[in-house]
Amino acid sequence: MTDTRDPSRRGFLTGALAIGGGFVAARAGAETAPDPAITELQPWQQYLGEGVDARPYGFPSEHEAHVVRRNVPWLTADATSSVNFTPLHELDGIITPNGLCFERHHGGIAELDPGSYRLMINGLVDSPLVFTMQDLLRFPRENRVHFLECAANSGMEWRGAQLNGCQFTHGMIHNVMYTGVPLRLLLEEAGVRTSAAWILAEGADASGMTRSIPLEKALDDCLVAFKMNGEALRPEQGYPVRLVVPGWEGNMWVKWLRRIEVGDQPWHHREETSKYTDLLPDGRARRFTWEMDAKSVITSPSPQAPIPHGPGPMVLTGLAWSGRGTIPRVDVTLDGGVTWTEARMSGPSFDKSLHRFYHDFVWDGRPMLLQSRAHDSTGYVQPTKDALREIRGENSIYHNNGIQTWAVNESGVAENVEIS
Ligand SMILES: Nc1nc2c(c(=O)[nH]1)N[C@H]1C(S)=C(S)[C@@H](COP(=O)(O)O)O[C@H]1N2
Ligand SMILES: [Mo]
Repeated sequence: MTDTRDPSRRGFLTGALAIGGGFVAARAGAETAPDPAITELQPWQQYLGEGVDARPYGFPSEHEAHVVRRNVPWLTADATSSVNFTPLHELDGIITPNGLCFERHHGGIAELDPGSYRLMINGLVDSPLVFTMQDLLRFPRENRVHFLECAANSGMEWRGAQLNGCQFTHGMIHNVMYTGVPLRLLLEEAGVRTSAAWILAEGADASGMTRSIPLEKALDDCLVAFKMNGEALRPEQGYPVRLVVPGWEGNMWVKWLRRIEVGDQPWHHREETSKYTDLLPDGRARRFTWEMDAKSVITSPSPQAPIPHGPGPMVLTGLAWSGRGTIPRVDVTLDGGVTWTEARMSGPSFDKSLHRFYHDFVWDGRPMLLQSRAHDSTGYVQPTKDALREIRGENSIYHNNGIQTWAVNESGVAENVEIS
């Protein structure tokens, strides 16, 4: 990696990095010791590999065994009512692989048999109906990519920097292509009465989780989904059927969906009163804060993804999202907000979906304070944590969409800090 070229040429190549200058790679044929990775016959060249069907359902390389969901054991008393986190620092693009989608269960994973799966629609409808799995497959279906973020994502960070890694600070999110039937079609089949204004979605798991959802949202863009990223939902994600409530807090995306009751007012159940409300400084609690505000995080470098090389060309990357639309723009700063640069967006821009951004730059080897700031398609700009606390006080847990800071030192090691 030693660079012996004259400074003017180096400057030129650095400037040309974005179009693929050879600056970061070793020069072939350099007068150094032979590289056994090139000169020696490798094991995988000497023996035939496993044949087709050795892995009827494929899995990642053994060298990727560290890329897994992880939990924080002290957060909850036991694993059945708990959460683990998506390894955001290891992923790229915008889609979360099915086996890495974070899990949040209130009563463990329900193992439903699709043969005895039933979805009931009752309440203020002309004809109460029960759908089997086969029935659902006879309705027109749609494909859409959406993020699901738990409202408690980053909740531990409300009062200051806490957990050292974006997997733990921001990993209660996943982004999946769902295939499902618009809930509107099923409600129309049952015939919603004119007095109806709300639905209650109920899960079939041991927690029997329920949430009230305004009828307007149910008729707008909710999906009764049975596929994720092309294949059946995973048991952890609600197999065989879950509700998709685009842009709204993850708690409303009822898994193992068994019943939709139509009513004229909300039910005021546990998950919308004692949980998923935001205690304000004056002692009152905000309720029904469903939409997820625009947010972003730098996934690399980050505490679990330090810079593995010294100064020179490097790639900074991260994710941004909004429950109100798309993300046309993300800004990044390397100096804690003194100067901001517009990041480069890459990949599809779907409504209420993760967006991927990059900042390609030459690191001078000095310490950095990295931050990203999302702008969404409504014009809303992601706030600092101080700005959030000014309005919401110190008691909140849910809906923390404040700007995250990573401090990177001269060795490329990153740490969770708070500066604004
Ligand atoms: N039936 C049921 N649905 C549920 C839950 C649950 O425990 N039971 N947890 C909710 C919460 S709080 C969240 S954040 C999301 C998590 O979805 P995931 O496990 O696919 O990440 O599911 C929601 N739906
Ligand atoms: Mo959640």
